[in-house]
Amino acid sequence: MPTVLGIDSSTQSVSAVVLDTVAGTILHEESISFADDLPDYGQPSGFIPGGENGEVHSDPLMWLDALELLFERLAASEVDLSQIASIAGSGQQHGSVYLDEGFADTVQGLDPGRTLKSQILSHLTRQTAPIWMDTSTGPECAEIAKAVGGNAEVCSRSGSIAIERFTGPQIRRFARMSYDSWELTGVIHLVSSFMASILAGQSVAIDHGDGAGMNLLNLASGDWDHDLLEATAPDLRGKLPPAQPSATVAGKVSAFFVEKYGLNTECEVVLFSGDNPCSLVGMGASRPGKVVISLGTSDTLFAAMPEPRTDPNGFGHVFGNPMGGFMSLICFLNGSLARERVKEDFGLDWSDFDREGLARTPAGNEGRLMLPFFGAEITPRVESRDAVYQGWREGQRDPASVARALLEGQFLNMKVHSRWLGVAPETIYLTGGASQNDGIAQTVANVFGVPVSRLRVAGSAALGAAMRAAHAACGVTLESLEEAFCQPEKGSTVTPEEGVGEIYTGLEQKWVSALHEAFPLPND
Ligand code: XUL
Repeated sequence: MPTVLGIDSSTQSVSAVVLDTVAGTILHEESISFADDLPDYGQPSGFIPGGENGEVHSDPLMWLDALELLFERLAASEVDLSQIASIAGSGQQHGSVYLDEGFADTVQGLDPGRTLKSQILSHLTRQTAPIWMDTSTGPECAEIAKAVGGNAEVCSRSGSIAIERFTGPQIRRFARMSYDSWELTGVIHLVSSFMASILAGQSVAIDHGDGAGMNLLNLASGDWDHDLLEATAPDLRGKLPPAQPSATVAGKVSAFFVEKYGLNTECEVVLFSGDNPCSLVGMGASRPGKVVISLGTSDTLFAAMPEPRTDPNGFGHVFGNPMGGFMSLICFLNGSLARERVKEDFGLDWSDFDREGLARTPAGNEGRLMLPFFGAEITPRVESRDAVYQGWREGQRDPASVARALLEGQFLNMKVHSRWLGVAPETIYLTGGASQNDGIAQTVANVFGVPVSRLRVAGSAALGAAMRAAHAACGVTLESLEEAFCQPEKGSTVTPEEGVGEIYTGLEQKWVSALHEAFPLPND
């Protein structure tokens, strides 16, 4: 002891990681994939195909079947489930489950002789759960923003402007379109608090980490915001669980899991949180100073923040940091798709983005720059169909300088649009496919002017959840958990090259002017 369990209920799977926090080792990992393990639901990507008008919904009963299958597999593995001291979890953010008043009683007396699905089915007042991919709530976002005095107000209270996938606008749409079912709804859970309720055998609170992704939580007070509730749906306060700190121990694990899978009656369940807040912990970046940049289809930047600052432009989001304080999440849609596009269009290969490839052009590219938005971007919010190039003579865009301009443009964009965080990064942790490329890592170090270390992370949300279980319920220190489970790859650190600081200060000014010229903001 303590052995702890982290569960990640994500879009395409439900996964588990078991940690031995004394030895500092991962004992076991397990994953149930909706495509491979539960094909009968016909939701291989985790949602019901063919949704109309931007609707993307999932079947919450599929998540329950996956949870049971996960415990069956864990019980059959080498892990002794009776040794697990605590469990915490992570859920895909923003998704919501609508249940009647009887849910609270049923979940308290779950019968191990029956499946979870068969016991919860009749308590759903909405058969499906809208998830984060849903974009159906444009009108609701506008109405909520108008009712509280504009998006700047929604953002300063809740950490984000009204966003289609966020839970508040989704709730408003449901209350309006299905008022009868709305009236039957006794409690609305997020994916995270729904799964935690099942494990804890009681309808548990929503944690501050995931709660901040609803456009309903007041960041400053840590409680539901009266005006946002009023602007969203009638009688909403009575249908929301309380909002509580992520480190809250909800209680002991439900007898259902003790009797059916051999968990210990003393095993504690810590509130679940969102996948991004849990990943922040799993990547060892939950204390301010480390910024994580994840390079994927979209690139994301996230960082811990001590204060609840919000993005004055409304591009970024603020969620609760499960370890206390707050975190930012900023998403850049033109990530690897933009890198692929330049590679294809200019006949490059990945070595052109590597150290030797980039050495063919000087840092700062002699002032040639790119606004790397090949399609619509959300940070900054611009409608674009192609990149904007500046500084080349007509018809003379050589591939080497375009490759450099792309990377410099992408990372300058991140630097400029993360400045509102008010946290000067001391180290950047780079992760995701392209992070292994030395030229890309060097460009990040040069543009931000700080060392960059590489993290190879698979399953950071489940890992972060398990670390939270150890920290909140068993008193294991964050330092020792990070030491054991979140070390950057050995020898992976790159530092800024000498003398490039001034070059990038100059280039940044030019780049920002080019941005404002090409895509003026309303108040430019
Ligand atoms: C964050 C978001 C996604 C989901 C994915 O705002 O929508 O990252 O959390 O699971």
